[in-house]
Amino acid sequence: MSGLDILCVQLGFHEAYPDASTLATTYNDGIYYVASFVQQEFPDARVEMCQMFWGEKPEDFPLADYDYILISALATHFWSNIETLELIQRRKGPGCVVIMGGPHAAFAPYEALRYADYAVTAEGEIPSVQLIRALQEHKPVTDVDNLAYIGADGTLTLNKVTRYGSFANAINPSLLARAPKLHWATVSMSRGCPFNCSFCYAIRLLGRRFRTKTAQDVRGELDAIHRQTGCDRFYITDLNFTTRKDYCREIAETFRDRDYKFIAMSRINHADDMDLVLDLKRSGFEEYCLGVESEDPSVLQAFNKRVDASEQTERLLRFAENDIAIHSAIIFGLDVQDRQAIESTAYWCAEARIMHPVFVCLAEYPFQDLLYGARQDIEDHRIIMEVPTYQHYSFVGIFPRHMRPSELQQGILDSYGIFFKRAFEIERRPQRRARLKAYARSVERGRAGMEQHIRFLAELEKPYYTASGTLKEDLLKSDFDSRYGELRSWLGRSSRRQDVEFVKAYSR
Ligand code: B12
Ligand code: SF4
Repeated sequence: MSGLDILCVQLGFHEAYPDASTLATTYNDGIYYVASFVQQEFPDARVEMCQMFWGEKPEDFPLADYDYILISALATHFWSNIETLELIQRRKGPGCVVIMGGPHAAFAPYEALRYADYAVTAEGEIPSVQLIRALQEHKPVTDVDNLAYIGADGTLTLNKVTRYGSFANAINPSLLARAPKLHWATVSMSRGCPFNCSFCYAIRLLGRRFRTKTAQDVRGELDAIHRQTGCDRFYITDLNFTTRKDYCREIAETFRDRDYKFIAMSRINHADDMDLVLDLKRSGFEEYCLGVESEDPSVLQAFNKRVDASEQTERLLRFAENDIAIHSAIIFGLDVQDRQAIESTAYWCAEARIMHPVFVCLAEYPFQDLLYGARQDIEDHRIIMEVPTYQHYSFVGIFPRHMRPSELQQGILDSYGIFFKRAFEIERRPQRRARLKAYARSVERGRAGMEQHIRFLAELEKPYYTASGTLKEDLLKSDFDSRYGELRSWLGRSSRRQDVEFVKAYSR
Protein backbone atom coordinates (compact mmCIF):
# COMPACT_ATOMS: atom_id res chain seq x y z
CA MET A 1 0.00 0.00 0.00
CA SER A 2 2.65 2.44 -1.00
CA GLY A 3 2.28 6.07 -1.84
CA LEU A 4 -1.04 6.80 -0.17
CA ASP A 5 -1.67 10.47 0.59
CA ILE A 6 -3.78 10.96 3.71
CA LEU A 7 -4.96 14.22 5.27
CA CYS A 8 -6.33 14.28 8.82
CA VAL A 9 -8.46 17.27 9.76
CA GLN A 10 -9.59 18.37 13.22
CA LEU A 11 -12.53 20.74 12.81
CA GLY A 12 -12.45 23.76 15.15
CA PHE A 13 -14.82 25.89 17.25
CA HIS A 14 -17.08 28.66 15.94
CA GLU A 15 -15.44 31.99 16.62
CA ALA A 16 -18.58 33.33 18.31
CA TYR A 17 -18.83 30.28 20.58
CA PRO A 18 -15.30 29.37 21.68
CA ASP A 19 -14.55 26.88 24.40
CA ALA A 20 -13.50 29.55 26.88
CA SER A 21 -13.06 27.35 29.94
CA THR A 22 -9.58 27.07 31.43
CA LEU A 23 -9.55 23.54 30.16
CA ALA A 24 -9.87 24.42 26.52
CA THR A 25 -7.30 22.15 24.95
CA THR A 26 -5.00 22.90 22.10
CA TYR A 27 -5.74 19.68 20.27
CA ASN A 28 -7.98 16.66 20.73
CA ASP A 29 -5.88 13.55 20.97
CA GLY A 30 -8.27 11.08 19.25
CA ILE A 31 -7.40 12.00 15.68
CA TYR A 32 -3.68 12.05 16.55
CA TYR A 33 -3.89 8.45 17.76
CA VAL A 34 -5.74 7.46 14.61
CA ALA A 35 -3.24 9.29 12.37
CA SER A 36 -0.25 7.81 14.23
CA PHE A 37 -1.62 4.28 13.95
CA VAL A 38 -2.42 4.68 10.25
CA GLN A 39 1.12 5.97 9.64
CA GLN A 40 2.58 3.03 11.57
CA GLU A 41 0.52 0.47 9.61
CA PHE A 42 1.19 2.13 6.25
CA PRO A 43 4.79 3.30 6.63
CA ASP A 44 4.98 4.43 2.99
CA ALA A 45 1.92 6.64 3.27
CA ARG A 46 2.20 10.40 3.71
CA VAL A 47 -0.01 11.34 6.65
CA GLU A 48 -0.55 15.05 7.27
CA MET A 49 -2.53 16.88 9.92
CA CYS A 50 -4.64 20.03 9.55
CA GLN A 51 -5.44 21.41 12.99
CA MET A 52 -8.17 24.03 12.84
CA PHE A 53 -7.78 24.67 16.61
CA TRP A 54 -4.50 26.40 15.68
CA GLY A 55 -5.92 28.34 12.77
CA GLU A 56 -4.87 25.88 10.05
CA LYS A 57 -7.41 25.60 7.25
CA PRO A 58 -8.15 22.65 4.95
CA GLU A 59 -8.21 25.00 1.94
CA ASP A 60 -4.50 25.68 2.49
CA PHE A 61 -3.76 22.00 1.80
CA PRO A 62 -3.74 20.44 -1.70
CA LEU A 63 -7.15 18.81 -1.21
CA ALA A 64 -7.32 17.37 -4.73
CA ASP A 65 -4.18 15.28 -4.10
CA TYR A 66 -5.34 13.10 -1.21
CA ASP A 67 -6.51 9.50 -1.44
CA TYR A 68 -8.16 9.69 1.98
CA ILE A 69 -9.34 12.59 4.12
CA LEU A 70 -9.99 11.72 7.77
CA ILE A 71 -12.06 14.22 9.74
CA SER A 72 -12.60 14.41 13.51
CA ALA A 73 -15.29 16.52 15.15
CA LEU A 74 -17.45 17.09 18.17
CA ALA A 75 -21.03 18.17 17.41
CA THR A 76 -20.24 21.85 17.92
CA HIS A 77 -17.25 21.58 15.57
CA PHE A 78 -19.37 19.85 12.93
CA TRP A 79 -22.16 22.44 12.92
CA SER A 80 -19.66 25.30 13.05
CA ASN A 81 -17.87 24.10 9.92
CA ILE A 82 -20.50 23.16 7.38
CA GLU A 83 -18.87 25.50 4.85
CA THR A 84 -15.52 23.80 5.36
CA LEU A 85 -17.11 20.38 4.92
CA GLU A 86 -18.72 21.55 1.69
CA LEU A 87 -15.43 22.97 0.51
CA ILE A 88 -13.72 19.63 1.13
CA GLN A 89 -16.48 17.93 -0.89
CA ARG A 90 -15.95 20.34 -3.78
CA ARG A 91 -12.20 20.33 -3.85
CA LYS A 92 -11.26 16.73 -3.09
CA GLY A 93 -10.16 14.48 -5.94
CA PRO A 94 -12.79 12.24 -7.56
CA GLY A 95 -11.40 9.02 -6.05
CA CYS A 96 -10.79 10.46 -2.59
CA VAL A 97 -12.59 8.74 0.29
CA VAL A 98 -13.73 10.85 3.25
CA ILE A 99 -13.91 9.14 6.64
CA MET A 100 -15.33 10.92 9.65
CA GLY A 101 -14.82 9.85 13.25
CA GLY A 102 -14.93 11.16 16.80
CA PRO A 103 -17.94 11.85 19.01
CA HIS A 104 -20.17 13.45 16.40
CA ALA A 105 -19.73 10.70 13.84
CA ALA A 106 -20.38 8.18 16.61
CA PHE A 107 -23.63 9.63 17.87
CA ALA A 108 -24.99 11.19 14.67
CA PRO A 109 -23.55 9.09 11.82
CA TYR A 110 -26.52 10.09 9.67
CA GLU A 111 -25.30 13.72 9.82
CA ALA A 112 -21.62 12.85 9.31
CA LEU A 113 -22.52 10.81 6.23
CA ARG A 114 -23.87 13.89 4.47
CA TYR A 115 -20.24 14.91 4.04
CA ALA A 116 -18.35 11.63 4.43
CA ASP A 117 -18.37 8.27 2.70
CA TYR A 118 -17.87 6.44 5.98
CA ALA A 119 -18.35 7.23 9.66
CA VAL A 120 -16.55 5.47 12.51
CA THR A 121 -18.74 5.12 15.57
CA ALA A 122 -16.29 4.14 18.34
CA GLU A 123 -12.53 3.61 18.74
CA GLY A 124 -10.99 4.46 15.39
CA GLU A 125 -7.47 3.16 14.92
CA ILE A 126 -8.12 -0.43 13.86
CA PRO A 127 -11.29 0.35 11.87
CA SER A 128 -9.44 3.04 9.86
CA VAL A 129 -6.74 0.60 8.89
CA GLN A 130 -9.25 -2.18 8.16
CA LEU A 131 -11.27 0.19 5.99
CA ILE A 132 -8.35 1.56 3.99
CA ARG A 133 -7.08 -2.01 3.42
CA ALA A 134 -10.51 -3.21 2.31
CA LEU A 135 -10.94 -0.30 -0.09
CA GLN A 136 -7.42 -0.57 -1.51
CA GLU A 137 -7.92 -4.29 -2.08
CA HIS A 138 -11.46 -3.81 -3.48
CA LYS A 139 -12.94 -5.97 -0.76
CA PRO A 140 -16.31 -5.49 0.95
CA VAL A 141 -16.42 -3.25 4.01
CA THR A 142 -19.00 -5.38 5.82
CA ASP A 143 -16.43 -6.76 8.25
CA VAL A 144 -14.86 -3.41 9.18
CA ASP A 145 -15.45 -2.75 12.89
CA ASN A 146 -17.46 0.22 14.18
CA LEU A 147 -18.36 1.42 10.70
CA ALA A 148 -21.46 3.29 9.51
CA TYR A 149 -22.24 3.95 5.86
CA ILE A 150 -25.11 4.22 3.42
CA GLY A 151 -25.62 0.76 1.94
CA ALA A 152 -26.50 -0.08 -1.65
CA ASP A 153 -30.21 -0.07 -0.74
CA GLY A 154 -29.95 3.50 0.55
CA THR A 155 -30.28 2.65 4.23
CA LEU A 156 -27.89 3.48 7.03
CA THR A 157 -25.76 0.41 7.74
CA LEU A 158 -24.21 -0.04 11.17
CA ASN A 159 -21.51 -2.70 11.32
CA LYS A 160 -20.72 -4.60 14.51
CA VAL A 161 -19.28 -2.74 17.51
CA THR A 162 -15.89 -3.98 18.64
CA ARG A 163 -14.22 -3.16 21.94
CA TYR A 164 -10.50 -3.77 21.87
CA GLY A 165 -8.61 -5.58 24.59
CA SER A 166 -5.39 -3.67 24.83
CA PHE A 167 -3.91 -0.63 23.24
CA ALA A 168 -0.30 0.43 22.92
CA ASN A 169 -0.65 3.36 20.59
CA ALA A 170 1.42 6.53 20.95
CA ILE A 171 1.08 9.95 19.36
CA ASN A 172 3.65 10.37 16.62
CA PRO A 173 5.32 13.65 17.67
CA SER A 174 5.97 14.70 14.09
CA LEU A 175 2.22 15.35 13.79
CA LEU A 176 2.74 18.14 16.31
CA ALA A 177 5.61 19.70 14.38
CA ARG A 178 3.68 22.90 13.58
CA ALA A 179 2.13 23.23 17.04
CA PRO A 180 2.20 26.70 18.59
CA LYS A 181 3.21 27.02 22.23
CA LEU A 182 0.89 24.52 23.92
CA HIS A 183 -0.56 25.15 27.37
CA TRP A 184 -1.51 21.47 27.57
CA ALA A 185 -0.48 18.50 25.48
CA THR A 186 -3.35 15.99 25.44
CA VAL A 187 -2.55 12.29 25.77
CA SER A 188 -4.24 9.04 26.80
CA MET A 189 -2.76 6.57 29.27
CA SER A 190 -5.81 4.32 29.57
CA ARG A 191 -9.17 3.79 27.92
CA GLY A 192 -12.58 2.75 29.22
CA CYS A 193 -14.39 3.23 32.52
CA PRO A 194 -16.12 0.48 34.51
CA PHE A 195 -18.90 2.77 35.79
CA ASN A 196 -22.17 3.34 33.99
CA CYS A 197 -23.46 6.86 34.65
CA SER A 198 -26.73 7.35 32.85
CA PHE A 199 -25.78 10.44 30.83
CA CYS A 200 -22.30 9.22 29.88
CA TYR A 201 -21.52 9.10 26.19
CA ALA A 202 -17.85 8.44 26.88
CA ILE A 203 -18.30 4.77 27.65
CA ARG A 204 -20.31 4.38 24.45
CA LEU A 205 -17.24 5.59 22.57
CA LEU A 206 -14.45 3.89 24.46
CA GLY A 207 -16.19 1.06 26.31
CA ARG A 208 -16.38 -0.02 29.94
CA ARG A 209 -13.33 -2.24 30.02
CA PHE A 210 -10.46 -0.33 31.67
CA ARG A 211 -7.23 -0.87 29.71
CA THR A 212 -3.86 0.77 30.23
CA LYS A 213 -0.66 1.38 28.33
CA THR A 214 2.53 0.36 30.11
CA ALA A 215 4.03 3.10 32.26
CA GLN A 216 7.29 2.83 30.28
CA ASP A 217 5.45 3.34 26.97
CA VAL A 218 3.66 6.36 28.42
CA ARG A 219 6.98 7.80 29.55
CA GLY A 220 8.44 7.33 26.07
CA GLU A 221 5.40 8.98 24.47
CA LEU A 222 5.38 12.00 26.79
CA ASP A 223 9.10 12.54 26.54
CA ALA A 224 8.85 12.50 22.74
CA ILE A 225 5.98 15.05 22.78
CA HIS A 226 7.98 17.18 25.21
CA ARG A 227 11.04 17.09 22.93
CA GLN A 228 8.89 18.00 19.91
CA THR A 229 6.78 20.77 21.45
CA GLY A 230 8.58 21.91 24.61
CA CYS A 231 5.33 21.41 26.50
CA ASP A 232 5.67 19.94 29.97
CA ARG A 233 2.00 20.03 31.03
CA PHE A 234 -0.11 17.06 30.05
CA TYR A 235 -3.88 16.76 29.90
CA ILE A 236 -4.67 13.09 30.42
CA THR A 237 -7.92 12.41 28.57
CA ASP A 238 -8.51 9.02 30.26
CA LEU A 239 -12.15 8.69 31.25
CA ASN A 240 -11.31 7.73 34.81
CA PHE A 241 -7.55 7.79 35.33
CA THR A 242 -7.62 6.56 38.94
CA THR A 243 -9.60 3.39 38.22
CA ARG A 244 -6.65 1.17 39.23
CA LYS A 245 -4.56 2.32 42.17
CA ASP A 246 -1.58 0.13 41.33
CA TYR A 247 -1.42 1.75 37.89
CA CYS A 248 -1.52 5.23 39.46
CA ARG A 249 1.37 4.27 41.77
CA GLU A 250 3.34 3.00 38.80
CA ILE A 251 2.74 6.20 36.84
CA ALA A 252 3.69 8.29 39.88
CA GLU A 253 6.94 6.33 40.22
CA THR A 254 7.69 6.54 36.49
CA PHE A 255 7.41 10.31 36.37
CA ARG A 256 9.08 11.09 39.72
CA ASP A 257 12.27 12.33 38.06
CA ARG A 258 10.47 14.45 35.47
CA ASP A 259 9.31 17.98 35.95
CA TYR A 260 5.95 17.49 34.26
CA LYS A 261 2.54 18.69 35.46
CA PHE A 262 -0.61 16.70 34.87
CA ILE A 263 -4.32 17.12 34.95
CA ALA A 264 -6.36 13.94 35.04
CA MET A 265 -10.01 12.97 35.21
CA SER A 266 -11.20 11.01 38.18
CA ARG A 267 -14.15 10.42 40.49
CA ILE A 268 -14.64 12.23 43.77
CA ASN A 269 -13.83 9.08 45.77
CA HIS A 270 -10.17 9.70 44.88
CA ALA A 271 -10.21 11.98 47.97
CA ASP A 272 -10.60 8.91 50.19
CA ASP A 273 -7.03 7.83 49.48
CA MET A 274 -5.05 10.97 50.30
CA ASP A 275 -1.89 8.91 50.48
CA LEU A 276 -2.26 8.10 46.78
CA VAL A 277 -3.32 11.67 45.95
CA LEU A 278 -0.14 12.99 47.59
CA ASP A 279 2.05 10.34 45.99
CA LEU A 280 0.74 11.41 42.58
CA LYS A 281 1.14 15.06 43.56
CA ARG A 282 4.85 14.50 44.13
CA SER A 283 5.04 13.55 40.44
CA GLY A 284 3.12 16.57 39.21
CA PHE A 285 -0.55 15.57 39.51
CA GLU A 286 -1.84 18.81 41.00
CA GLU A 287 -5.16 19.14 39.23
CA TYR A 288 -8.13 16.92 38.61
CA CYS A 289 -11.26 17.19 36.61
CA LEU A 290 -13.92 15.43 38.67
CA GLY A 291 -17.40 14.45 37.66
CA VAL A 292 -19.01 16.22 40.63
CA GLU A 293 -22.13 17.16 38.66
CA SER A 294 -24.08 18.40 41.73
CA GLU A 295 -24.37 18.46 45.50
CA ASP A 296 -28.04 17.59 45.26
CA PRO A 297 -28.76 13.92 46.11
CA SER A 298 -31.76 13.76 43.79
CA VAL A 299 -29.65 14.95 40.85
CA LEU A 300 -26.88 12.47 41.65
CA GLN A 301 -29.37 9.67 41.94
CA ALA A 302 -31.04 10.62 38.67
CA PHE A 303 -27.63 10.24 37.02
CA ASN A 304 -26.85 6.88 38.66
CA LYS A 305 -23.61 8.49 39.96
CA ARG A 306 -23.24 6.00 42.81
CA VAL A 307 -21.69 8.52 45.21
CA ASP A 308 -22.87 9.60 48.64
CA ALA A 309 -24.01 13.23 48.33
CA SER A 310 -23.45 13.90 52.03
CA GLU A 311 -19.71 13.34 51.52
CA GLN A 312 -19.27 15.54 48.44
CA THR A 313 -18.33 18.71 50.36
CA GLU A 314 -15.95 17.06 52.80
CA ARG A 315 -14.13 15.23 50.02
CA LEU A 316 -13.75 18.40 47.96
CA LEU A 317 -12.45 20.33 50.96
CA ARG A 318 -9.82 17.64 51.47
CA PHE A 319 -8.46 18.33 47.98
CA ALA A 320 -8.39 22.09 48.63
CA GLU A 321 -6.58 21.64 51.94
CA ASN A 322 -3.90 19.66 50.13
CA ASP A 323 -3.57 22.28 47.40
CA ILE A 324 -5.06 20.19 44.66
CA ALA A 325 -7.09 22.26 42.19
CA ILE A 326 -10.44 20.78 41.24
CA HIS A 327 -12.23 21.40 37.96
CA SER A 328 -15.73 20.14 37.53
CA ALA A 329 -18.72 20.34 35.29
CA ILE A 330 -21.85 21.22 37.26
CA ILE A 331 -24.91 20.10 35.35
CA PHE A 332 -28.14 22.12 35.19
CA GLY A 333 -31.34 21.45 33.30
CA LEU A 334 -33.03 18.65 35.23
CA ASP A 335 -36.70 19.10 36.14
CA VAL A 336 -35.80 19.16 39.85
CA GLN A 337 -33.51 22.16 39.37
CA ASP A 338 -35.35 25.46 39.57
CA ARG A 339 -33.68 28.90 39.69
CA GLN A 340 -33.27 28.68 43.46
CA ALA A 341 -31.56 25.28 43.19
CA ILE A 342 -29.20 26.60 40.50
CA GLU A 343 -28.18 29.53 42.68
CA SER A 344 -27.56 27.42 45.76
CA THR A 345 -25.49 24.92 43.77
CA ALA A 346 -23.33 27.77 42.41
CA TYR A 347 -22.81 29.07 45.96
CA TRP A 348 -22.04 25.58 47.21
CA CYS A 349 -19.27 25.19 44.58
CA ALA A 350 -17.42 28.08 46.24
CA GLU A 351 -18.07 26.73 49.74
CA ALA A 352 -16.73 23.33 48.68
CA ARG A 353 -13.74 25.18 47.19
CA ILE A 354 -13.99 23.82 43.69
CA MET A 355 -11.51 25.95 41.79
CA HIS A 356 -12.93 25.76 38.28
CA PRO A 357 -16.62 24.86 38.15
CA VAL A 358 -18.00 24.87 34.63
CA PHE A 359 -21.76 25.41 34.73
CA VAL A 360 -23.24 23.44 31.93
CA CYS A 361 -26.50 22.37 30.42
CA LEU A 362 -27.56 18.78 30.33
CA ALA A 363 -27.16 17.60 26.74
CA GLU A 364 -28.17 14.57 24.79
CA TYR A 365 -28.31 13.37 21.21
CA PRO A 366 -31.65 12.45 19.64
CA PHE A 367 -32.33 8.98 18.25
CA GLN A 368 -29.86 7.16 20.56
CA ASP A 369 -32.54 4.82 21.83
CA LEU A 370 -33.92 4.27 18.35
CA LEU A 371 -30.54 3.64 16.70
CA TYR A 372 -28.51 1.91 19.38
CA GLY A 373 -30.95 0.94 22.14
CA ALA A 374 -29.01 3.33 24.41
CA ARG A 375 -30.53 5.08 27.40
CA GLN A 376 -31.70 8.56 26.54
CA ASP A 377 -33.28 10.77 29.20
CA ILE A 378 -34.14 13.79 27.07
CA GLU A 379 -36.71 13.00 24.42
CA ASP A 380 -35.78 13.71 20.79
CA HIS A 381 -38.15 16.66 20.45
CA ARG A 382 -36.64 18.56 23.42
CA ILE A 383 -33.14 18.64 21.91
CA ILE A 384 -31.99 21.77 20.06
CA MET A 385 -29.73 20.49 17.32
CA GLU A 386 -28.11 21.54 14.05
CA VAL A 387 -26.60 24.78 15.41
CA PRO A 388 -22.99 25.71 16.30
CA THR A 389 -23.86 25.48 19.99
CA TYR A 390 -25.10 21.89 19.63
CA GLN A 391 -23.56 19.78 22.43
CA HIS A 392 -21.35 22.68 23.50
CA TYR A 393 -22.44 22.38 27.09
CA SER A 394 -21.84 26.00 28.01
CA PHE A 395 -24.83 26.76 25.79
CA VAL A 396 -28.32 25.53 26.55
CA GLY A 397 -29.33 22.91 24.01
CA ILE A 398 -32.64 21.61 25.35
CA PHE A 399 -36.19 22.79 25.97
CA PRO A 400 -36.59 22.28 29.75
CA ARG A 401 -40.10 21.54 31.00
CA HIS A 402 -40.04 23.88 33.96
CA MET A 403 -38.30 27.00 32.66
CA ARG A 404 -37.54 28.65 29.34
CA PRO A 405 -34.19 27.76 27.71
CA SER A 406 -33.17 31.44 27.82
CA GLU A 407 -33.82 31.51 31.59
CA LEU A 408 -31.66 28.45 32.06
CA GLN A 409 -28.89 30.09 30.03
CA GLN A 410 -29.21 33.21 32.17
CA GLY A 411 -29.00 30.97 35.24
CA ILE A 412 -25.76 29.46 33.93
CA LEU A 413 -24.28 32.89 33.32
CA ASP A 414 -25.39 34.21 36.73
CA SER A 415 -23.97 31.14 38.47
CA TYR A 416 -20.47 32.32 37.64
CA GLY A 417 -21.15 35.65 39.38
CA ILE A 418 -22.49 33.89 42.49
CA PHE A 419 -19.56 31.47 42.51
CA PHE A 420 -16.80 34.06 42.08
CA LYS A 421 -18.28 36.41 44.69
CA ARG A 422 -18.29 33.72 47.36
CA ALA A 423 -15.00 32.12 46.25
CA PHE A 424 -13.10 35.40 46.60
CA GLU A 425 -14.54 35.82 50.10
CA ILE A 426 -13.34 32.36 51.08
CA GLU A 427 -10.00 31.91 49.33
CA ARG A 428 -7.12 33.54 51.16
CA ARG A 429 -4.09 31.79 49.65
CA PRO A 430 -2.50 34.08 47.01
CA GLN A 431 -1.87 31.25 44.58
CA ARG A 432 -5.49 30.12 44.69
CA ARG A 433 -6.76 33.70 44.35
CA ALA A 434 -4.54 34.21 41.30
CA ARG A 435 -5.98 31.06 39.74
CA LEU A 436 -9.51 32.23 40.45
CA LYS A 437 -8.73 35.56 38.79
CA ALA A 438 -7.37 33.82 35.71
CA TYR A 439 -10.46 31.63 35.60
CA ALA A 440 -12.77 34.62 35.96
CA ARG A 441 -11.01 36.17 32.94
CA SER A 442 -11.53 33.07 30.83
CA VAL A 443 -15.21 32.96 31.80
CA GLU A 444 -15.51 36.59 30.70
CA ARG A 445 -14.28 35.56 27.24
CA GLY A 446 -17.31 33.31 26.95
CA ARG A 447 -19.84 35.93 28.08
CA ALA A 448 -20.57 37.49 24.67
CA GLY A 449 -21.35 34.06 23.22
CA MET A 450 -23.71 33.24 26.09
CA GLU A 451 -25.50 36.58 25.73
CA GLN A 452 -25.85 35.99 22.01
CA HIS A 453 -27.26 32.54 22.78
CA ILE A 454 -29.79 34.00 25.23
CA ARG A 455 -31.12 36.19 22.40
CA PHE A 456 -31.22 33.23 20.03
CA LEU A 457 -33.10 31.09 22.58
CA ALA A 458 -35.58 33.83 23.42
CA GLU A 459 -36.65 33.91 19.74
CA LEU A 460 -36.66 30.14 19.31
CA GLU A 461 -38.68 29.40 22.44
CA LYS A 462 -41.40 32.02 21.87
CA PRO A 463 -44.13 29.72 20.49
CA TYR A 464 -43.38 26.86 22.86
CA TYR A 465 -43.95 28.27 26.35
CA THR A 466 -47.02 29.52 28.17
CA ALA A 467 -46.95 32.97 29.77
CA SER A 468 -46.04 31.34 33.07
CA GLY A 469 -43.09 29.54 31.46
CA THR A 470 -44.36 25.98 31.05
CA LEU A 471 -43.42 23.99 27.96
CA LYS A 472 -46.21 23.45 25.42
CA GLU A 473 -44.95 20.00 24.79
CA ASP A 474 -47.59 18.82 22.31
CA LEU A 475 -46.85 21.71 19.99
CA LEU A 476 -43.10 21.22 20.26
CA LYS A 477 -43.47 17.53 19.55
CA SER A 478 -45.73 17.96 16.56
CA ASP A 479 -43.34 20.55 15.06
CA PHE A 480 -40.45 18.16 15.63
CA ASP A 481 -42.40 15.30 14.06
CA SER A 482 -43.20 17.27 10.96
CA ARG A 483 -39.58 18.33 10.63
CA TYR A 484 -37.81 15.09 11.49
CA GLY A 485 -40.50 12.42 11.07
CA GLU A 486 -39.12 11.27 7.75
CA LEU A 487 -35.56 11.12 9.06
CA ARG A 488 -36.78 9.12 12.04
CA SER A 489 -38.57 6.57 9.86
CA TRP A 490 -35.46 6.22 7.71
CA LEU A 491 -33.30 5.72 10.82
CA GLY A 492 -35.92 3.30 12.15
CA ARG A 493 -35.10 0.96 9.26
CA SER A 494 -31.51 0.75 10.58
CA SER A 495 -32.41 0.50 14.25
CA ARG A 496 -30.28 -1.94 16.23
CA ARG A 497 -32.39 -1.58 19.34
CA GLN A 498 -33.69 -5.18 19.10
CA ASP A 499 -30.24 -6.60 18.36
CA VAL A 500 -29.24 -7.94 21.77
CA GLU A 501 -25.57 -8.55 20.89
CA PHE A 502 -25.20 -5.07 19.39
CA VAL A 503 -26.84 -3.32 22.33
CA LYS A 504 -24.70 -5.24 24.81
CA ALA A 505 -21.49 -4.39 22.96
CA TYR A 506 -22.48 -0.76 22.51
CA SER A 507 -22.88 0.04 26.16
CA ARG A 508 -20.13 -2.21 27.50
C1 B12 B 1 -11.25 14.27 28.07
C2 B12 B 1 -12.45 14.97 27.50
C3 B12 B 1 -12.43 16.33 27.51
C4 B12 B 1 -11.27 17.12 28.02
C5 B12 B 1 -10.14 17.21 26.98
C6 B12 B 1 -10.59 17.05 25.57
C7 B12 B 1 -9.50 17.01 24.58
N1 B12 B 1 -9.01 15.87 24.19
O1 B12 B 1 -9.07 18.01 24.12
C8 B12 B 1 -11.92 18.48 28.32
C9 B12 B 1 -12.43 18.48 29.74
C10 B12 B 1 -11.03 19.67 28.10
C11 B12 B 1 -13.08 18.43 27.38
C12 B12 B 1 -13.67 19.53 26.92
C13 B12 B 1 -14.73 19.49 26.06
N2 B12 B 1 -15.46 18.40 25.76
CO1 B12 B 1 -14.95 16.63 26.19
N3 B12 B 1 -14.60 14.87 26.54
C14 B12 B 1 -13.55 14.27 27.00
C15 B12 B 1 -13.75 12.76 26.96
C16 B12 B 1 -14.17 12.29 28.34
C17 B12 B 1 -12.57 11.99 26.44
C18 B12 B 1 -12.03 12.54 25.12
C19 B12 B 1 -10.78 11.92 24.69
O2 B12 B 1 -9.86 12.60 24.34
N4 B12 B 1 -10.69 10.61 24.69
C20 B12 B 1 -9.54 9.89 24.28
C21 B12 B 1 -9.48 9.80 22.76
C22 B12 B 1 -8.41 8.85 22.35
O3 B12 B 1 -10.74 9.33 22.34
P1 B12 B 1 -11.60 10.09 21.26
O4 B12 B 1 -11.30 11.52 21.21
O5 B12 B 1 -13.01 9.69 21.41
O6 B12 B 1 -11.03 9.44 19.90
C23 B12 B 1 -11.28 8.11 19.52
C24 B12 B 1 -12.56 7.92 18.70
O7 B12 B 1 -13.55 8.88 18.93
C25 B12 B 1 -12.09 7.89 17.29
N5 B12 B 1 -11.88 9.12 16.54
C26 B12 B 1 -11.72 10.40 16.92
N6 B12 B 1 -11.53 11.18 15.86
C27 B12 B 1 -11.54 10.40 14.78
C28 B12 B 1 -11.40 10.69 13.43
C29 B12 B 1 -11.47 9.64 12.51
C30 B12 B 1 -11.33 9.93 11.08
C31 B12 B 1 -11.69 8.31 12.94
C32 B12 B 1 -11.78 7.22 11.98
C33 B12 B 1 -11.85 8.03 14.30
C34 B12 B 1 -11.77 9.07 15.19
O8 B12 B 1 -10.84 7.26 17.41
C35 B12 B 1 -10.16 7.77 18.55
C36 B12 B 1 -9.20 6.75 19.07
O9 B12 B 1 -9.79 5.50 19.21
C37 B12 B 1 -14.91 12.64 25.95
C38 B12 B 1 -15.71 11.40 26.01
C39 B12 B 1 -15.03 10.29 25.22
N7 B12 B 1 -14.45 10.45 24.07
O10 B12 B 1 -14.98 9.22 25.63
C40 B12 B 1 -15.65 13.95 26.15
C41 B12 B 1 -16.37 14.54 24.98
C42 B12 B 1 -15.58 14.33 23.73
N8 B12 B 1 -16.40 15.97 25.26
C43 B12 B 1 -17.46 16.54 24.85
C44 B12 B 1 -17.65 17.93 24.86
C45 B12 B 1 -19.01 18.44 24.44
C46 B12 B 1 -16.63 18.79 25.22
C47 B12 B 1 -16.69 20.30 25.20
C48 B12 B 1 -17.24 20.90 23.91
C49 B12 B 1 -17.41 20.72 26.47
C50 B12 B 1 -18.00 22.06 26.43
N9 B12 B 1 -17.27 23.09 26.71
O11 B12 B 1 -19.15 22.15 26.13
C51 B12 B 1 -15.22 20.69 25.39
C52 B12 B 1 -14.46 20.81 24.07
C53 B12 B 1 -12.97 20.84 24.23
C54 B12 B 1 -12.21 20.46 23.02
N10 B12 B 1 -10.96 20.81 23.02
O12 B12 B 1 -12.71 19.89 22.08
C55 B12 B 1 -18.49 15.54 24.37
C56 B12 B 1 -18.69 15.62 22.87
C57 B12 B 1 -20.13 15.52 22.51
C58 B12 B 1 -20.24 15.63 21.06
N11 B12 B 1 -20.63 14.56 20.43
O13 B12 B 1 -19.99 16.63 20.48
C59 B12 B 1 -17.89 14.19 24.87
C60 B12 B 1 -18.18 12.98 23.98
C61 B12 B 1 -18.42 14.01 26.31
C62 B12 B 1 -19.63 13.19 26.47
N12 B12 B 1 -20.80 13.70 26.14
O14 B12 B 1 -19.53 12.09 26.90
N13 B12 B 1 -13.40 17.15 27.08
S1 SF4 C 1 -17.46 7.76 35.99
FE1 SF4 C 1 -17.23 9.30 34.33
S2 SF4 C 1 -16.48 8.14 32.52
FE2 SF4 C 1 -17.24 6.66 34.02
S3 SF4 C 1 -19.34 6.23 33.40
FE3 SF4 C 1 -19.45 7.89 34.93
S4 SF4 C 1 -19.34 9.82 33.77
FE4 SF4 C 1 -18.72 8.13 32.38
